[in-house]
Amino acid sequence: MRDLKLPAVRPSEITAERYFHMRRGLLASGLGLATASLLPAPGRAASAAPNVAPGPAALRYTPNPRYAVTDRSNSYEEITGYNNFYEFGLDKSDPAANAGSLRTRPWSLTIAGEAEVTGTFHLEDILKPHPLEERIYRHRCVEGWSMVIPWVGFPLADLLARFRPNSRAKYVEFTTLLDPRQMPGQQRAVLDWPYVEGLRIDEAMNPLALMVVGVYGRELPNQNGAPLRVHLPWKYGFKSGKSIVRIRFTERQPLTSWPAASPGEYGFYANVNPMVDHPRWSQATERRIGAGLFAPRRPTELFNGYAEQVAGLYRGLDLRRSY
Ligand SMILES: Nc1nc2c(c(=O)[nH]1)N[C@H]1C(S)=C(S)[C@@H](COP(=O)(O)O)O[C@H]1N2
Ligand SMILES: [Mo]
Repeated sequence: MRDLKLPAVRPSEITAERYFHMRRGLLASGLGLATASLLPAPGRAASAAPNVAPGPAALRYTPNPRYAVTDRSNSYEEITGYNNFYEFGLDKSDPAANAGSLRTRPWSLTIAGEAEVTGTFHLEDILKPHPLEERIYRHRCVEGWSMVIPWVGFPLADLLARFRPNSRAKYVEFTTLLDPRQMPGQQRAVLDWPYVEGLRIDEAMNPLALMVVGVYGRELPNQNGAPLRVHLPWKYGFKSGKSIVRIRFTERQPLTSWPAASPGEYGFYANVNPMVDHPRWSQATERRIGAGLFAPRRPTELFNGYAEQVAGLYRGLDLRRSY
């Protein structure tokens, strides 16, 4: 673990300019190291990788072959055009249409609860020490669809460890921004805003748990949860909190948004499990986005195919009761 000096944010320090330089800095360092094939200059990206529309800034990252499913990745358009992000509307196309109103710079992250280091920190200081990697993960929504996504991020465990959670820290809670002007969906009482997610601390510390800042080699588009979202590929998509502003270490299991809204339908664990159906539909199969209307549904795998890495976390737990 790195020993980091993490200066807290003073309100007067939060300026748009600072974040502008951060973006520029990332871009410049990326270009500095560019091996042309891995990191096309932004202007040329469209020709180098037809899937990637020009737009968000390119990131500097290393592919991690250990975590790279071999199924064909979904296209940039599918990944950024078919989203669940109720803060911007309920239809899958709403986030892409409406998330432009979210300002992701400046951004700060508050660390709270059962840890030695707490406070509010500049996103820049949060990200600086973490080398970025690309991991191609399966993504399975509780609604029965799935995608394959080349995320760019870093292990969540590396971030959490910097704040030195204490022995009472049994869970980690993630809270999304609350701002009905930037997030117009919050003007309707669809959920009890802000959106809250949570994990057991050993789940959060599992090497698969990824703090995501980009997709397809570029900064995350707003509709995918910019500037900071988690992804746990063995869990249903709703466990991946987006646009996170607070991480809190707790002794008790946090009350998270979906179990709070509908306790009979959504559990805290939300591990992908073909044997445990949602009360209103089966979870045995899934529809791969982009596969075409007539493509057969695929069988869903236990823990979304990541059982080898995560089954040990749940030994002794009745997955039918703790769903
Ligand atoms: N704040 C917030 N986070 C959220 C959601 C949401 O509505 N609000 N939806 C969740 C659900 S149900 C899914 S499937 C994933 C979708 O992530 P993606 O759009 O990047 O695929 O985000 C999750 N995180
Ligand atoms: Mo979902």
